[in-house]
Amino acid sequence: MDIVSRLAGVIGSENVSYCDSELQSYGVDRTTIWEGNPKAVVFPRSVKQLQDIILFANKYSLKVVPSGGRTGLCGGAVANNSELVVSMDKMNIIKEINLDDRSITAEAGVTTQQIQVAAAENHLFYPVDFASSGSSQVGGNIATNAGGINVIRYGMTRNWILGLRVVTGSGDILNLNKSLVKNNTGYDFRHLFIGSEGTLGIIYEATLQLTEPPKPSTVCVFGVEKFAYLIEVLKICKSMLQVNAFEFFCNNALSRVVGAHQYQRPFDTESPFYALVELENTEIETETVFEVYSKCVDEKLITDGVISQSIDQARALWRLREDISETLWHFQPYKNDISVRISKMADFLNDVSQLIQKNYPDFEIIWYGHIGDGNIHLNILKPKNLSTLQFKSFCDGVSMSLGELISKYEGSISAEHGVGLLKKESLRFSRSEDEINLMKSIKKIFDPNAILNPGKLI
Ligand code: 2HG
Ligand code: ZN
Repeated sequence: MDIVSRLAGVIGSENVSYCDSELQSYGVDRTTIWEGNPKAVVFPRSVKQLQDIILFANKYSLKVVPSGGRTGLCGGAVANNSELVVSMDKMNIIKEINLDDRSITAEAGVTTQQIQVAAAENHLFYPVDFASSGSSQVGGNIATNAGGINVIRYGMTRNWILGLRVVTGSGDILNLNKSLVKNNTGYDFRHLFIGSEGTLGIIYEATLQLTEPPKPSTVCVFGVEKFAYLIEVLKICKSMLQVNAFEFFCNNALSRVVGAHQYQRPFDTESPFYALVELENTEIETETVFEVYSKCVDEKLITDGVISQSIDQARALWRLREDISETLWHFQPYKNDISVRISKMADFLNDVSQLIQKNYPDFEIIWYGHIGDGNIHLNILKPKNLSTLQFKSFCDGVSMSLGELISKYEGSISAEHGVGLLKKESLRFSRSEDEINLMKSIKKIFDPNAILNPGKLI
């Protein structure tokens, strides 16, 4: 009997798929570089089945790729080498909403949007949000410490995890932090698993902290001539109002999105860059939004702007930013997801710009991202005349120079998307050799036979 039929005997054939189309789709994430080629996809329905799969994989030396919504952008969920994909799709129940604790307990396969909706139905709020919230899953969000558009106000996924239940690479079941707010009893393993990219264990359940919904907000888009002005506008906004989001995009990004979806430009004046700002306001503070606008105009930081007058207009403005990644996907962009401290941002952007102009004079470059968090998404579009491999190897080369620069600024080669397969070579620009060796030692403790997510992160 072959090994996968044996596995079907352990967890039931209805929970195993060998169908070609599923093998291909479950073998990839949103990166366009790799093709999926797993041995099989399994769908555990209980923690017992998940544990049985892991024990089985250890016994028969099968490599395992944990799989959520596969919306990742760095190959963290890619299975292209006969691995077993363990999909959490069938562990998708919201188990409890606790109003006293303001928490929600959900299985790993519940989507971000389901969490947001369940919270809203109970007059609460789950603040981690991004364009792929409809398909990204709780387990994947935690394994990658997902960020998104509200980080400036609420922080990353890590800030919202009260408790985690995991099956480690050796098949142990751990209940981490027991959903306590205060628990000072030594090493907090919960935080090791957050952002570990499925290399230590598989998260099967989590308790997330919820909070009060924000007050109504106003969305503004401002046209800006220079990168450095974006940072000045950010300072003004922060000094006068509660900033929920501070995003930016370049004119190329705007033109691509507007062209692809027949959206309206925010205003007629074209600018090299745009800031999208979401400001929380009460009625009394609405006037302050106009004051922010006037101050930025007086200081010649912005050339034009629009302030939303309705929820629909605010949503339409958000789409100009949120739809960029999806719009660019068809051009197989090479992605950089980099960050530095806000205080170093202006100088860093200047240096990155020069490096980009020197190295990519003929490529279309799309700048956008969460500039309020010091995080830029730099997408380079593939020219039609280059093959995927030629393009990737050219960009990989430039990434090394970018890595040197990031290292000089003590920044990160991956602000929010993670390392996966894509950025493994660049990890050394953000983490020391000692740190990487420590990561390897930690992995050996939780996953002694190295069955989990081979080749990812370290
Ligand atoms: C975003 O901020 C996402 O829109 C995706 O993190 C970024 O596709 C990207 O490079
Ligand atoms: Zn982002």
